[in-house]
Amino acid sequence: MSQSPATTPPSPADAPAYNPRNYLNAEAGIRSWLLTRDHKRIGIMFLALTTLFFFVGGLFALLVRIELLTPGPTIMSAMTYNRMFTLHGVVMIFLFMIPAIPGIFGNFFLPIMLGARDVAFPRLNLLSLYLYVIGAGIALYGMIHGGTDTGWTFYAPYSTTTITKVVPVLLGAFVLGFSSIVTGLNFIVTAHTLRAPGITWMRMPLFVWSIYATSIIQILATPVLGITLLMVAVEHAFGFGIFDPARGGDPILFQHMFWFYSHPAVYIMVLPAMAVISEVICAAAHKNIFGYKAVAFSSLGIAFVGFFTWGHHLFTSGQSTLDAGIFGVLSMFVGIFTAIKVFNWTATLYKGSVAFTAWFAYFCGFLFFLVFGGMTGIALATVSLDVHWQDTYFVVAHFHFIMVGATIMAWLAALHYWWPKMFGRMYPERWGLVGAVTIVFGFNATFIPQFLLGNYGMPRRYYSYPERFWPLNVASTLGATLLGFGFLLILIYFLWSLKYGRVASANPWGSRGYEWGTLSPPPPENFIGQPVYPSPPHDYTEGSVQSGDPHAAEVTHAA
Ligand code: HEM
Ligand SMILES: [Cu+2]
Repeated sequence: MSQSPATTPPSPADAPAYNPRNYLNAEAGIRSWLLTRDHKRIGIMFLALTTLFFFVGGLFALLVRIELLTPGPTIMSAMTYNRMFTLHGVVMIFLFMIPAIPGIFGNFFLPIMLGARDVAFPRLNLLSLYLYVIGAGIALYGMIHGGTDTGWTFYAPYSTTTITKVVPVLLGAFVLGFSSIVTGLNFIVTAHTLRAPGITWMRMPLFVWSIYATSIIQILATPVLGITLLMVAVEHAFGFGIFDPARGGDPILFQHMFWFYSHPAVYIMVLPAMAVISEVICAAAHKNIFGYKAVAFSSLGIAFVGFFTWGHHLFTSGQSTLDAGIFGVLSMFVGIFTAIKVFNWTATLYKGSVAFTAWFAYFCGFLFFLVFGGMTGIALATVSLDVHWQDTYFVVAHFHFIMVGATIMAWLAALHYWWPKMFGRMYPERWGLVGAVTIVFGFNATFIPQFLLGNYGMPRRYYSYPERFWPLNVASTLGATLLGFGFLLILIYFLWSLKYGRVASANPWGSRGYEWGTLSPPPPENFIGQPVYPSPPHDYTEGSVQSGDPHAAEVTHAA
């Protein structure tokens, strides 16, 4: 028990309800949004834009799956199919997965969790949103005017000679990279300089630790991608011989440069998911995290080791046996750091009083998919196995388990958990559970067949296949359809709740995360008065309370 204040902390029931003067209505008009420097409004705009692109990418995915419904041609030509899966990958990775959690929840909650009024560079923050819009616009131009057929990996030399519109797509991704770098820079400086008194490094919410680790990767790896994409564009436009052997270039150089970014990039996608989960798990169990330091430092460990594993994408590209062995072993280290987190999250649940909310259901989905996807990653990093699975549907299933399975579950957990704080409204809990079950079921039905298909030898990126692969492809397409319905359902009830949802109290889940101390939705300046932090985040011992709203502050001062 901590030194308990004279009064008891506010219970969810007596916490103040809907905050009438909040960041959403403090200023009105489209101009006030377009020129805002409020990190919360920027987060909301990222929410709207990334969700839009999520559905665009999802539409491409459904078209790909419908084409694969029958062994021969179904609804499109081979060339259209190549464009479809490329656009699906490009949109999902560059316009959704990479910006989503940092852009939405990092922007919205990182400053609030640190007791800061905004990020360190609010104008740069707005710039990162505009860079995102410009990058998306350029890529979209390429997609509408013919699209491209290289796959999201833009492998040379094909990408330097294809007749499709690869250059605008490359330039779009190049600009998007700057958006990512600027966001990362802002978060790092914010964590270093704007922590409120009382929030030491070892009291920083775990969400911030993991976003911090992500930001390091964003800053160090993204420039390499930028250079690589620019080199492909220059080679395509002006015929320089950088990667194309016919012009004296080296295609393996491209693979090294591409994966030097793109393997760490998978951690740009999964570390923010881990950030969310570390918050959600404490609130679900009503317990503080088991092993705070281990969870915090394993994020940095993943960020660090992630820079030394890219060679596992080149096992079959003529790599020497020694190199392959070294990259294989280094890849396993990522598994160790991930396992540290998984064990600590699970231990946090032990003896917790768990309420089975929709966001807890997504946590369960996350844990299953991360462990399953991670184990198949370890298997792929074993050279002898990878030689069999490389470029098959097994790889497709592996990375979807991590990216869709783990990261999208965490994104959905975050949306449900923080929705009341962001909008001051509750979503309908029962529909939330229906949505979660649909998603988890649909996901398994889509991707488990793909593991089997890959293992039986079905290659990725082909639009037709032998008849013996038919049944499993039908199963996968049915699963994807179910998944599509699940996402539509979630979209509908969230939009519904904005107008008709029950008004949320400041802290409907009784969470002790720092961000729950302020009002719902938060005022433009985040807090009324200077917030005080007498205890670590998620301290569920009697009487510990963080302030930020007048009600809680009263309690703290009474101590
Ligand atoms: C934790 C998040 C992870 C994400 C987001 C992720 C994502 C991906 C992606 C996108 C690909 C396919 C790239 C492509 O060719 O298009 C891939 C392949 C691969 N992943 Fe992962 N992965 C993760 C974890 C792991 C882990 C933990 C390992 C090993 C310890 C691993 C090992 C591999 C290997 C060896 C391949 C290449 C397989 C091949 O092309 O033959 N991955 N991963
Ligand atoms: Cu990798």
